[in-house]
Amino acid sequence: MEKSAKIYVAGHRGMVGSAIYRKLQKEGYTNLLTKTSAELDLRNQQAVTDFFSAEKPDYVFLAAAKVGGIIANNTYRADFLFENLAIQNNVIHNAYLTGVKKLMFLGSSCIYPKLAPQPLKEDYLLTGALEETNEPYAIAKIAGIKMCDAYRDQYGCNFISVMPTNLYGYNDNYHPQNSHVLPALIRKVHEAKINDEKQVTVWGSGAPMREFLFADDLADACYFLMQNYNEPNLINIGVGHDLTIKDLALLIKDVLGFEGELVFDSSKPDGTPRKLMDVTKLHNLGWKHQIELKEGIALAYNDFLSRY
Ligand code: GFB
Repeated sequence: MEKSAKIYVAGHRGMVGSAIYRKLQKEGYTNLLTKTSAELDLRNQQAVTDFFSAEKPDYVFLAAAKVGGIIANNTYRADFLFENLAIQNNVIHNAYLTGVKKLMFLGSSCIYPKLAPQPLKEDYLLTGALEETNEPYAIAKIAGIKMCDAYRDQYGCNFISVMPTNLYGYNDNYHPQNSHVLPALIRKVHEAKINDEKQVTVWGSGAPMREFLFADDLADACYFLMQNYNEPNLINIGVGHDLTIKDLALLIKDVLGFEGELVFDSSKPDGTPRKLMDVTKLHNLGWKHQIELKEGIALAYNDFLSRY
């Protein structure tokens, strides 16, 4: 990517898009194109067509999506399916129509079957049933992958798909119900600490295992892959190791300095028992994450404190 290339970062206000935007700025890109959702509703086909025809970006990072944690995915099933399909259909199709040189589509580790062998290799896609709580979101993301593949096959577009593991970082969503586990636990532990409470409630059994990648590391990987990866096949982005939700909660307690106990609420779903990415392909290309979990939690907590 030439430094003067016109690069559209879709979703630049979100955690992932803002990290990609910062990374591109840091690398000296000067022609970055962004629109807030108020300025451009990516679900609106005509609006997206008009935008692409007028702006004709050279490169696109498609980081705009409706996202959330396990309860949000399970509650807003129609919205997660419709909105994500609409956004990606509009952006991918118009990227093709206006001759975008390269597009990166961001998926999620939930595209893999619920009970797939671990770690998750890229070729496990579509080899089994999905996790029920996030099936609509996963179906939308799988459609996005297949769309990139189909536009490559039929029209020769250089559209690639990357699959990040569970993410956290600056600009995360700390909504008590709708957020992902890591920001949710930062908030709960923080509130328990300042209110001098003795307990924090953790959803589910605490036994599921998750892998966490700091969003700035993800942005670094996306930048790296935008320059070095041109294959039709998807590629995982993760750290290559995971921990139980209970251990995550203990680590957050430790970083935030909270001494109370953890209580597990079994009325809440566990979701997938484990989803550890196989990152062999990414490591073989020469990319590895920098920010380890404990350090990342401290960075995220500082961001939380500055914003709430
Ligand atoms: O991060 P999370 O919401 O989503 O939950 P998934 C991960 C695990 O943490 C589940 C438990 O076992 C939750 O029950 N958990 C414990 C909590 N306490 C909490 C809490 O206070 N809040 C939340 N949210 N969870 C999502 C998918 O799955 O992962 C999305 O639904 C997406 O589609 C995303 O793929 C990356 O990791 O289970």
